[in-house]
Amino acid sequence: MEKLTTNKTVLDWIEDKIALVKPDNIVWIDGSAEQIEALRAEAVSTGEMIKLNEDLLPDCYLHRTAVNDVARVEARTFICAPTKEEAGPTNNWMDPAEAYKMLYDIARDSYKGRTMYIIPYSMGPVGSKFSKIGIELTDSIYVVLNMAIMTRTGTAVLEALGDSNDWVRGLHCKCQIDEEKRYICQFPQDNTIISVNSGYGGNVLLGKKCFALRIASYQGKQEGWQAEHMLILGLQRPDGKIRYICAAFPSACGKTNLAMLIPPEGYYKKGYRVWCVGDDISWIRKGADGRLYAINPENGFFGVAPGTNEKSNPNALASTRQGTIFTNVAHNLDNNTVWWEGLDKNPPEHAMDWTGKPWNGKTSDVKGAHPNSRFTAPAKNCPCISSEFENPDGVPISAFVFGGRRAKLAPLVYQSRDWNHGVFVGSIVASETTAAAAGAVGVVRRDPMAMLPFCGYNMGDYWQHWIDIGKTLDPDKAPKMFNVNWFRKDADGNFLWPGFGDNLRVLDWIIDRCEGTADAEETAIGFVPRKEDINLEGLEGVVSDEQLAEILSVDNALWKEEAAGIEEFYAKFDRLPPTLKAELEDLKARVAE
Ligand code: GTP
Ligand code: SPV
Ligand code: MN
Repeated sequence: MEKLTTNKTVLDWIEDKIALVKPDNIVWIDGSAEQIEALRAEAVSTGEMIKLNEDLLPDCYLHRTAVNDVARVEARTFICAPTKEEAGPTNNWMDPAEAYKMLYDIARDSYKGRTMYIIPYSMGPVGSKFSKIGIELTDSIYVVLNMAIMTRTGTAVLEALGDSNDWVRGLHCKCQIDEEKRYICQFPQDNTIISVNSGYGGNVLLGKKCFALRIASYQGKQEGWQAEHMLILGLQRPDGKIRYICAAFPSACGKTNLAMLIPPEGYYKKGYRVWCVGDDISWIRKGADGRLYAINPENGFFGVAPGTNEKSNPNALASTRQGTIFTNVAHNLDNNTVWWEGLDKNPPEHAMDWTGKPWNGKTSDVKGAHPNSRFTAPAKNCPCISSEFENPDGVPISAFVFGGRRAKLAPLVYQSRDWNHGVFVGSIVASETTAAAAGAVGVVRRDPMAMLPFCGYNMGDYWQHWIDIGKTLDPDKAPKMFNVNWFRKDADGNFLWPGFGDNLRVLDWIIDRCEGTADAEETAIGFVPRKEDINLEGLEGVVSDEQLAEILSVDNALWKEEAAGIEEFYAKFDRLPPTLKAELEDLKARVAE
């Protein structure tokens, strides 16, 4: 097949990888609808994908991964920087020379009998000053078809690249899907990613976590911008103005849901709307007017399926009604559609579970869909996609919001006193682990800025980068910083806050605080709304005044214990910014009062 570029850096690198993995065939992805259609047909003919009901789910497909390959694998993810110190205490590190040797030994000859697909892709609108280009080599049609939804792919990307050497190299080899030889390796200094022995989501769609967060966070540090695990939403209020919020929550902690929120009825009638710019990743840089601007580098949503329904997230559900790939959900054999736990109260009787075994949803006590089953849906399908989604200059950010799953302690919302205190608030985020990564679920761990698994360099330096960015901002123009917790529970283990659409009530207070029009009480940890500052209209019988008071309460005795936990966490960092150490001392003094 004809090569789609004359860029020598690209051609030389590909030549080298061809010699290593020895494919039978080579296919350049040009991004055309005909090529995608042909690849879909091929994937169906080999059984890699199942075509779903064309009337009910047009252009939709189901894919099942190997049962040992259903989530990101943090223990097998490495930052291969020249020294361990550069990867820092929160990343797995491997010496680059050793890592290349080990990975090349695994990858050698692994494409024999297979096709190499060459995917040129752009993270961000093609040609935007925010955007960056990558090339992924893969032996998986599933990866090609997912990348064609999640990123901008094809010839236009190579035209934008021209002769430049500024692009990220990505090599993916499925090999035998051997979990003992599974490695997801980032080489930030070389703009290189190598992923072997997986066929699942974040491990293999190299534009996403590997590039847009791990490599890009390092690039941002060098070049003065930020790559963050953040959704971007536009909140339109009755005055018609739209303010933009970026929010960082750990995996499976509510970013997609918040980004596509539908306001409670009373608010909706008054003219409140939420517009989705992005649901997972933000690239952020300062604009000419001195404010911070963000783009979503992705072109689709790789969202958690379980729990997505007509009530919790109708916009996400609508996004999956065409041109979508479903991974590891249940297959309803009666009408050739898909099902997952929490879709509706009517599980199919004649179905296959996510592993491909016959499954009766009415009688079975095992789950039909894997808890980390996902949909890959085009962003353009989303009914609330923002008109600014393709804006190459991004959207101006009014607030940064951090959050996590904390059954106790963290109140519904609080605001930091200033930028540096906000960096501290982000750095101490802790959250219960979820099914998005292999390993135990429900264990509380520190996950600073929701970046624990995604920061491509020393987390201490990353915190310093946040502090340094703050120094370049006029305080009047800097986004205000907040922390939220939708997951606080009562003594019986029930959520105290209804969440989902009702989270708008909290966003409304956040924007009021940014505009200086809402009150708050200063506590040891920052500014917390008073009970009367959160509007409960329409929540009668759902959230009582006492409940609201409980979820807004700050217990200094518990925060004293928390401060001790933060101190222990910070002790791991040789490169802890002195500013954060000072913020911790300040918290300790305040909770002791
Ligand atoms: P990743 O794609 O892994 O980065 O996840 P995410 O942060 O986008 O999380 P998502 O919105 O997909 O939500 C994950 C889970 O959290 C789903 O099971 C949701 O039902 C649940 N969830 C989301 N928002 C809320 C909320 O406000 N309250 C409660 N109780 N659960 C929520
Ligand atoms: C996450 O785990 O944060 C995801 C899914 O968004 S994955 O692409 O698998 O990383
Ligand atoms: Mn994510």
